[in-house]
Amino acid sequence: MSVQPATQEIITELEAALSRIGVDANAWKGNEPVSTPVTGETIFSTLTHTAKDVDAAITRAAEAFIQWRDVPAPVRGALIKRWGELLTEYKDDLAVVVGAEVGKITSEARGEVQEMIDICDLAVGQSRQLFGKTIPSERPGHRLAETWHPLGVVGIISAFNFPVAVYAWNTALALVAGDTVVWKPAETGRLSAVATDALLARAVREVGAPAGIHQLVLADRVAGQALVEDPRVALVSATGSVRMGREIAPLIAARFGRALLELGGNNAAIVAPSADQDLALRGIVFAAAGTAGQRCTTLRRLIVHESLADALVDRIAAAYKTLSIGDPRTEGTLVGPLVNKKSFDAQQAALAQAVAEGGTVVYGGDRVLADVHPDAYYVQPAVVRMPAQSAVVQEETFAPILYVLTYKTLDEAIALQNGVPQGLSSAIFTNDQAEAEIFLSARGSDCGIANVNIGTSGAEIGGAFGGEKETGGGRESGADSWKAYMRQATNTVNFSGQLPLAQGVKFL
Ligand code: UN1
Repeated sequence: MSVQPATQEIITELEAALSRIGVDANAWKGNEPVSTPVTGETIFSTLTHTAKDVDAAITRAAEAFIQWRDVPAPVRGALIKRWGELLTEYKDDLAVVVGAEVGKITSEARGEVQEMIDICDLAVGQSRQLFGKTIPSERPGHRLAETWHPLGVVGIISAFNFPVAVYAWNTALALVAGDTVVWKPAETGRLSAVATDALLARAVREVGAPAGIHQLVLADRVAGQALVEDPRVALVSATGSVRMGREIAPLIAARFGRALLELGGNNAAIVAPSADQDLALRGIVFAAAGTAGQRCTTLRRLIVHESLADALVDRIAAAYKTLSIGDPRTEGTLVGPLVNKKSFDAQQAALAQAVAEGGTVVYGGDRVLADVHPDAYYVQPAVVRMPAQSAVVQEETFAPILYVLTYKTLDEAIALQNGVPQGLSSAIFTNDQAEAEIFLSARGSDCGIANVNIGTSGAEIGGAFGGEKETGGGRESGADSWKAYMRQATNTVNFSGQLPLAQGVKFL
């Protein structure tokens, strides 16, 4: 089969990167094509796991858990330390795989691997800090304390747009916590998963950890269902659409499993009159057009004070005109392709709906480079002025469309910001301290992430990541997210030689 020269180049780079990483590519070959969003052509074909394979993977992970839970947490940390070293060594190679498979620009693909390295650092430190509190007992000669234990098998369902970083957030903490993991990556993301898993396998071998602690299954939704329904999977950590969350959450709840959901965002930034307009502009453009609008933290709604709106929109449109769109591997490219035609169709449908609802496309939205890459979908980031109320602004469309709304008072701006079903990330650009504090207070942003004078995307791993409402309520990555991967036990130890009962109860 003949492919475009660009596709052939990608295949060559990909094969070289996979081989340096140590992936036995033949072992993963099969009939399921993997295409690159860069040209839309096939670059590899992987095997597919069946429901039976998924079941066997859960069995292996459950067996490995019996050994792994007894390994001291700091020793478990040594595994993650080694994984982080390998990720550092093969950062550029893994970034090539991610870039080829999901179409990220090189600096963002490397940034994604850096995010994995960062979470490994955090998890290694965490391995010595799985703290439990000691609590004053009301009874003399008693000690009351909490201890934290691993949960068991954690099922990780990851999305295409951060095919490896979000897996690493979960895995680094889960393994340090003493859990074992079964990973089902998105259909787009399978090769990145194979490469990531190979580096973890090498770390496991080198430190002598049980081989079964990490399992990778290249399964479709039907075969992957076992991860959601199998009672041996203590926690399901899933990243994806609200629709996916709605399907799996009741199934997990029905068996009283735990769910950690990171679903859609519909993130907004407020731009107040006192804001540094240059800084706001840069923050807005990165958050709205970066990653071609395909982050769950992408800025989708701009809520601008009415006195600034015309000037700011003009500046955004002017900045958008300068963004170079194209092959994400090319130095200087800032906007790569949409992941596939379905994304492009959704982008076109959203723009048409916006116009039907009274919106005006100020700039962008058109497909470009269709003559060069007829099977790839590159679009200009769009900026669209919208009337206050419209249905399309309530929805997350995974493409670079920035809806602009205006406000008169801060209360009105906050009401607009919170007035969507999702609650992931939010920001305010202001130099008025009281305004910033109000935005961060209980009557301000209702999101899991609320920023001042930076955009909505690009969070560091040290903070907890996740959001409220339809975003699903989960928290991953930093702060005390590690607790989601462990179970808490309360221990009362009586060293008094008496048996006083709590609450003053007398018995016998
Ligand atoms: C995602 O889009 O699912 O805050 C994760 C950010 C990145 C992670 C995004 N650190 O934009």
